[in-house]
Amino acid sequence: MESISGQIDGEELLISNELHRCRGLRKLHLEIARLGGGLQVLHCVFFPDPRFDLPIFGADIVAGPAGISAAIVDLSPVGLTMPVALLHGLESLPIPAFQQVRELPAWGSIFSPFVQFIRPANSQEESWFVDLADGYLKALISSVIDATPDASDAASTIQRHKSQLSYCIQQKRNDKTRGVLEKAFNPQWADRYIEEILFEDPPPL
Ligand code: BLA
Repeated sequence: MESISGQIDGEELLISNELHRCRGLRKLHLEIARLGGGLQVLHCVFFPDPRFDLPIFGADIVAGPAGISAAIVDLSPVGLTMPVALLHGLESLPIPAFQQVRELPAWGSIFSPFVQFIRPANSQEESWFVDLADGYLKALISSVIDATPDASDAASTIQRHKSQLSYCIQQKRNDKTRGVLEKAFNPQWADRYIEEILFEDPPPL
């Protein structure tokens, strides 16, 4: 799955994947998809090890020939609350005055109050978005460094595992991602890719 190619209406779809892990994060997934000269997607999700009190980092940028239509970044909580140090880090970040803030779809209830979902109006807003995503990542990195794990059978770990599972279930309701993959490959392939690579259930504790 490191490099995949398919066809959509005679155009080539290319997907590149990178998967990493580190102490505190069970899966860091970076993906780039490119469809002919048209659609380009950057997809990035960092799933925490449920023993750590860390949120899920998610970022997606979707661009068509007319430019970027969707840019979203969030640190989505999977604990009962956002870790306090992280909360302070996020609150200190100025939110740029994006002109076009987009409405979240119904499945977007998984995102935090810090979610930014926009259509950047110009290159200045594009660079504001990149800076904001960088700020969220820096806040996450210091939390990863400071975090200490709870036991695998701790109530907090079990709760975070369950909440990570519901994040994956909700993301799988995004018909737009599924639609692109179904057209480029086929419904069975799309289903397998979504279930096994993008949003597979977190492994049992
Ligand atoms: C929307 N995602 C989209 C769109 C496409 C994709 C084509 C519609 C663009 C638009 O509304 O302007 C396609 N996204 C993909 C594909 C992949 C992908 C093919 O990641 C990769 C395989 N999606 C995520 C993650 C988030 C996310 C991690 O995968 C958020 C952290 C969000 N994508 C997201 C949202 C929308 C979207 C909120 C808008 C959905 C809507 O308006 O209904």
